[in-house]
Amino acid sequence: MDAQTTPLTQRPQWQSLLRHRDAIKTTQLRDLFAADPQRGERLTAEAAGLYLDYSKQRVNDDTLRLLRELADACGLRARIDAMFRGDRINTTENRAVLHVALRAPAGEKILLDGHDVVADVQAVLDRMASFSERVRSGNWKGHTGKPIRNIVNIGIGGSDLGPVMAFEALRHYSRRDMNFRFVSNVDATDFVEATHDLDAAETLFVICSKTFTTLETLTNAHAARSWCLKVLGEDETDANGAIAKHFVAVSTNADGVKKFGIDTANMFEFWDWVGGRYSMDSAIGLSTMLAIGAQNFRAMLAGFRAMDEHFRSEPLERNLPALMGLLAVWNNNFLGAEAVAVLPYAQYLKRFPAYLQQLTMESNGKHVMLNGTHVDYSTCPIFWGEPGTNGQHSFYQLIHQGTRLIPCDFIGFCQGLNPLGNQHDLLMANVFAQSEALAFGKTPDQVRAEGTPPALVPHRVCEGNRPSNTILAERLDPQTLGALVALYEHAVFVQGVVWNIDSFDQWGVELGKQLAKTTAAEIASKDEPKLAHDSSTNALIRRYRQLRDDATSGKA
Ligand code: G6Q
Repeated sequence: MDAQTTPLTQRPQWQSLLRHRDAIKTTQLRDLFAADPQRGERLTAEAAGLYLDYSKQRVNDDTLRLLRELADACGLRARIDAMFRGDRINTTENRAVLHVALRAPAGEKILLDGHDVVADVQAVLDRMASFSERVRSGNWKGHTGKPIRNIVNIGIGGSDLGPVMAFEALRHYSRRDMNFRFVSNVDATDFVEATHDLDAAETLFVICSKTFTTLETLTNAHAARSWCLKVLGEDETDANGAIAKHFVAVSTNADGVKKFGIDTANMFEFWDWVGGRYSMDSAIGLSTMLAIGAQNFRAMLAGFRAMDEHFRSEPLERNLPALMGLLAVWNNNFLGAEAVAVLPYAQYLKRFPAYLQQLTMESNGKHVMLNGTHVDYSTCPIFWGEPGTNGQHSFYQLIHQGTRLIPCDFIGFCQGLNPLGNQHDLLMANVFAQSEALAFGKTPDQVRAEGTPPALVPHRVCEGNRPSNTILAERLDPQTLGALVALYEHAVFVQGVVWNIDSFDQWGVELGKQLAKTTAAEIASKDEPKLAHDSSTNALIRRYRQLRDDATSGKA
């Protein structure tokens, strides 16, 4: 067996890491810091405006070297090159993975089957910019001649989480005289609540769907169409005019868009080489551009690009995504951490953990390798989080004193965007206090020295040795957000390379979508449907139909 075909856990580099883990098992972060007074400055790296402090990870120089050797053995460099070159690295869907082309500057060429995709990207960006300008300036008029004041993005998964996260993250830079709403759930409540106070004559719907076949999105788009036409005219001439003024689409499926009734002149294109969860910087970001303007959107792309360049060219020792990806492998596969907490200390990043959940878990929540054989190691950990300081008063208890190891990513900014007294200093004091408390804890001696009654000492002890990264940036602006998202995108890629999985497909999501179609038909059926599920599913469907029908017929 050569290096490329040797199973991951049998590679010498993996075996060395296992032996190394056993050798340093009892070493505490306290010991590591005591042995090296420079550690807090040494184990850091900086790029694209982001400063990463990984000194509070349970690693020493040998760990880092061994992790780099593992990355080399897994062919990380070659895989990075393959992605940037446009190779079809999403093998199960036979697709290139070229989100990096979305932020390549005009003039650069990335050829896919001999065709320059950067030119296509730039052409769409220019169309988005001129459309956004027309809407933002009031020159794009609704059907009754009123300017647009409300933007409603309809999409789900990758066509929602990125746009809503980016809007919230960059709200400070957004048009305050316009409303931005996001509808994703097929639960009608989402649509009804998002539109209840809006005037259809001033509302523009952005229907985002890569495939334009997604049940939730098409259902909500049809609801939007009816809602709009109720106010703006039901006859065909009026309907055509109203749809043209109040609906635009973002999709790869021009036929689907046409079939829905949106003129393809009002469609913004993207391509099958952009994965849904990697699409917030494509035309899927149209709502973001409408909110913050084309210039800010371009600044965000520049941030993405700066991190791309860094990832592509920087040696692994100083490469932020490589370091974060490899440290995640270390925590997951060698220290047994089954979850990661993402803790942005910025209220504007309140949707960032939800966004990252999809990016990380849909990408790397896989049970087979590229060749289809089962992995014999764990892949993606569970990601969750909340903006600080809120999480501190809730689940941080488990992180400090629970029985599980939960590595944390703290994200903070040196300048607050809304200066109010010393509140930003207080916010950041909590970042530093939390990571310090997690790493160094409080020993029984320290607890006793505070005069704690002996029976309470064990309860008050915090063992420490709980690892974290801290990511610091100057301030949350479009450029920084781009760099931050690209950092995580590439860190996810690094983990996928080590685990030898396809980080760009999502077959697990497909099964539920298929089953829902059959079940929806059974639930809708006028006659008693013939159910052929398991006994639990059959009984649940019957009970639902019964209680629903009783309620509608007034029997309940
Ligand atoms: C993302 C996934 C998935 C997708 C949604 C919406 O990587 O593929 O979350 O974005 O299912 O799909 P459409 O954009 O095709 O409606």
